[in-house]
Amino acid sequence: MRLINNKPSPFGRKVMIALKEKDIPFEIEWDIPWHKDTTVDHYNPLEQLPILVTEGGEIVYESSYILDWLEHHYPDPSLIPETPDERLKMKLFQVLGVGVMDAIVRINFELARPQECQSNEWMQRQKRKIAGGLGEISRIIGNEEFAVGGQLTLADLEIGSVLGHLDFLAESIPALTELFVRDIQWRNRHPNLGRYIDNLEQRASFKEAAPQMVEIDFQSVIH
Ligand SMILES: N[C@@H](CCC(=O)N[C@@H](CS)C(=O)NCC(=O)O)C(=O)O
Repeated sequence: MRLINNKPSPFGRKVMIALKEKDIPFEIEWDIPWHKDTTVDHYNPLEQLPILVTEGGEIVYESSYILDWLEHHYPDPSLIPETPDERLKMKLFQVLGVGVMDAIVRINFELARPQECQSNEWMQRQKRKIAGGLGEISRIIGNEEFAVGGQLTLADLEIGSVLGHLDFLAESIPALTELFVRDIQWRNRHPNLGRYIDNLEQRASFKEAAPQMVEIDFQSVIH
């Protein structure tokens, strides 16, 4: 299998974590989807990473769908909780994780625009979504070690990659430290989420899939 991925990507990270948890061998091909030499359009009509090229040559894209595909073809160990109620709860965590991640991505793109074109109202709106989504995740998760059913599930991969990405952005991009540490203060507001992610980050799969910084030339796509 070949995973085409972007080094800092939280979307790619959750797929890498699933591959490692399931002990599926794979090669990785790094790509930057905004650069001219990207290969994304060759594989994915939506021109986004991550993309999984399977042993059989099937091309699978969209991180949540890749996780479902892996679960279907490699069910052991399962990353799906046992009961229907738990599965529904897992979906809710996925909805919240994807929603928070969408808002983070919108902020990143807004910051990449020339300063005079940036909208403070838009940024505030996205920050409210991030703070609101994290508050809800914190409320539902409480002091549990795993989001659902006392075992690692796709919910943990989803939320874990979002929280890990917030830490990563704050550590690697000084401009975002202010935004994600001072303004949102999720670790101060939700110490339970801090404990939760610190614990997940100890897993070998999370460590081996740690995000890495790359130089991205957003100017080629944003004017
Ligand atoms: N919903 C997609 C989002 C993936 C995504 O935004 N990937 C970024 C790289 S981290 C990308 O390829 N962006 C290029 C674009 O959006 O055109 C997923 O979960 O796979």
